[in-house]
Amino acid sequence: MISAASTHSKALQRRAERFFPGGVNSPVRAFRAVGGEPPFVERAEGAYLYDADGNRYIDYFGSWGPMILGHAFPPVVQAIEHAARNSPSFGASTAAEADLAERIAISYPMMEKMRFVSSGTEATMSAIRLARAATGRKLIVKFEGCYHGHSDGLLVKAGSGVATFGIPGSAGVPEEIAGLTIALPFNDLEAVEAAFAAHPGAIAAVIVEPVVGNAGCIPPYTGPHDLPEKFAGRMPTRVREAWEEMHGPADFLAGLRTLTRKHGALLIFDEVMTGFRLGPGGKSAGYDPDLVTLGKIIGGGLPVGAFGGKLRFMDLLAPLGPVYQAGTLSGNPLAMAAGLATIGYLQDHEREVYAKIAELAQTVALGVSQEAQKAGVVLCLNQAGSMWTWFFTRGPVRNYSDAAKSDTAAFGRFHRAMLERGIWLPPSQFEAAFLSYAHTEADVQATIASAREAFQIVAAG
Ligand code: KE4
Repeated sequence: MISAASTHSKALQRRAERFFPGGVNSPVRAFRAVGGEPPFVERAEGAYLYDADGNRYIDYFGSWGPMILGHAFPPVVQAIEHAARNSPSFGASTAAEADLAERIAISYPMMEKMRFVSSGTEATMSAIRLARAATGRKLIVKFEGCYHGHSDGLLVKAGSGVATFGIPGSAGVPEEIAGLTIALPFNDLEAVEAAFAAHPGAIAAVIVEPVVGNAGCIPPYTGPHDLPEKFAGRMPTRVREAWEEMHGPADFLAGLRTLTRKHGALLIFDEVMTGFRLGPGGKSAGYDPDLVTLGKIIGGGLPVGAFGGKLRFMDLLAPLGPVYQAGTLSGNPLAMAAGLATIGYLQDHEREVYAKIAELAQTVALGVSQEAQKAGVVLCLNQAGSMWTWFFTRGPVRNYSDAAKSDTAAFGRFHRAMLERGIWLPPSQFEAAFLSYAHTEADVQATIASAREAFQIVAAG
């Protein structure tokens, strides 16, 4: 057993609190949602994190998504070392930027042009600006529980971080800006239709996490009998309700595509988390979004983001067009090298990697759920490939208000009990868990065994 935040981590936490609010450089790392103090990581390798006291943990958040191949994956480390020897940054164009763009374009053909930035926040903020310029409209539709980074206009009932603290929106965001964003329930096409009806000709874009990860994992409806596209926007509500009762909910993402096309708004898929996580093309294939944002995995653990899409939109960007957007470290050589090594490996070993991580994720997600059932702990599992969430509620969890019914205190007890057993889950009920190509069957079975003990503690209250 590992004592919660062993001595050296405690001392490091005390010191960090002198420099950073909460001792952290990103809120969720402070463990406020699960209690206790965070271990300080000294190094990581493969599926394992090692803290300042030498304790080893099986890692199920992987730097919040990027470490899909595991920590210190040798080809990625070698690529970074090589690039670093040529100097970490030039602020000038390099071949490496197009090398990575080529690989991304193979998996995202709708990204006819793209631009690299240094975070997912920059990517979504820039995509929104582009959509407003392309349409001459101001309003943006997002979905409750979805988090698209911390730019003012998107911190409106955001999910990750904000949801964890239960603060709708954020202090410091002027209501004039928040008022330009409409936050709707995920998986609710009627709400989207109503928003377009209420704001005719005013909505510039709909931005969505095609599989929500920031309210915990919430997949979209992909109705077994997808609503025929030609009817999606025209079916009267009572007819649609009858149709859905018969056939199940319509495909949510296909419905967004139909409605945005019908109303002249752009569809933005925020694949910062799902891009190259759910497969090389993420969730974009087949839905043809107008703009896509990426991050995390495409940087192999280094700071990166990207946004891209149809030529007619992207060529509005400076220096070609009137939309200004820039970044000192955009296309940074080290991030390009790490991203290229990561994406290159994923694409060259696609079947092997994605089959393995999806299968292992299924084993651990289901195995832990079964342990909860045996212990009489209420749990609802949502999973999409190698990302999943165990919601401490009966479920189903189809949107943020369903997720918010979760017993976050029980989740906190579970998280602490697992951490003490060397299993490091994302420290929030409203985050997705991930595993990597480095995780093994033995890691997964050890996790399930630890959960068996942890649920006894959860059940004891
Ligand atoms: P960054 O600015 O943190 O690179 O990306 C923002 C972002 C945008 N879009 C999606 C779908 C995202 O998941 C994120 C960031 N995700 C969180 C994890 N839920 C980052 C972790 C953190 O905030 O520390």
